[in-house]
Amino acid sequence: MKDVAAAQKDVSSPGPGQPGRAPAKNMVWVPRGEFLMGSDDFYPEERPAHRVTVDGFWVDEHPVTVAEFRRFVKDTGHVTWAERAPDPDDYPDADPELLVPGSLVFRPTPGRVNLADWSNWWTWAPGAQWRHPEGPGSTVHGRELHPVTHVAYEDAVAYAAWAGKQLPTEAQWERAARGGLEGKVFCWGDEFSPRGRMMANTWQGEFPWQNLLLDRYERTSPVKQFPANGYGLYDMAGNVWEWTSDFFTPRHPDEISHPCCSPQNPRVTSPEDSYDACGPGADIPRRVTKGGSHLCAPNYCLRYRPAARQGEAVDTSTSHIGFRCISA
Ligand SMILES: [Ca+2]
Ligand SMILES: [Ca+2]
Ligand SMILES: [Cu+2]
Repeated sequence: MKDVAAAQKDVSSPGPGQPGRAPAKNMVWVPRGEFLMGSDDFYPEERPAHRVTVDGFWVDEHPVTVAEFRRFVKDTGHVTWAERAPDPDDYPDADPELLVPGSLVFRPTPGRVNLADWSNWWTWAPGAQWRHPEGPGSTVHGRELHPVTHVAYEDAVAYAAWAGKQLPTEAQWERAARGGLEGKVFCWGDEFSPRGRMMANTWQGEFPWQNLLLDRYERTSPVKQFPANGYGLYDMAGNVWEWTSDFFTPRHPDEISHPCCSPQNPRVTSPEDSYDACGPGADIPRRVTKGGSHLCAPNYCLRYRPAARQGEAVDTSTSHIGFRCISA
C-alpha cells in the first residue's frame, strides 16, 4: 500500500489551479499533469503507451448510483434506451421478435464453454432495464447504492447534462484512475491483491462458470466497498465498465518524439475507426468504456486496469456497464 499512501500525500496539498470548491457533492479534483497513457504489456488495443497531458478537472468519486439515476429520471421523465423498442428501420437485419425493449444480462454457465462465443453467457432479456437488472421480476430494491446499469451511451450523456456535468474523455478517465501513480498495472500499484487484500470487485475463478467470490460480490457491489485510489476515487477498477466520450480506436496514437510537447487533452471525436467490421452492428459507432467490471477474470479478460479499454456500441446496454461524470 506504499504506492497509494505516497500518491495520497502527493494530492493532499492543493494542486496548481485547483478551484476552491467542488461544483457538486462527492467530486474530487484531479490536478493537471502529464502521464503515461495505455500499456505495452497487455492487450493490443492498449498500445502503445504514450505520454499525454490533461488539464485539471473534477470527477465523481464513485460511479453514478441507482439512487442518483432515479432522481434524474423522476426529475426529467427520461426513458432509457433499454426501455424503448428499437426501430426496425434502424435494424433491417434483425429478427422482428427481438425488437422489443430489453437489454443484455449476464448468466453464468453450468460449466466450461467456448470463450470465443460471448452469447454463451450474455442473454438478450426482454424487460431488462436499470430498474430490473436481471430482467422482469428482479428489482433494485436494496441496491440503491450500486452503480446504475443498463444505460446506453445516450442515457449517460442525458444524465450528465441534467447534472450540469460531462462524461470524461478516455484520457481524463485514465488519468483519474491512475491516482497519481505512474505506469502501474493497477489503480493501486503492481500487485493485484497486496497482502491478500481485495482492491476491486472483479471475478475470481474461471469465467464464466466458477465465481469464487473472494471479493464477496457475485454481481455489482455498492460503491465505495473497496479502497480509494490516490485521488480518493472509488470503483475505477471493476464493479462496472464506465462510458467515456471518446470514440473507440483499435490502438492509441504513437508516442510523439518531442518530449516538450505531449498531446494536450487528447480526445477522439471522429467515429471513423470505431466500427466493428465483423458481425451485426457494423454500422453502429463504438465509444470507449474503461475500468473493467465484476465480470473481468484473468482467464478471459484481464481488464480491471487503468490502461484497459473496450469499444462498446453506443446502442448497447448491459448489466455491467455504468458511468461517472466529470466537471471541467
Ligand atoms: Ca466479484
Ligand atoms: Ca468501474
Ligand atoms: Cu472484462
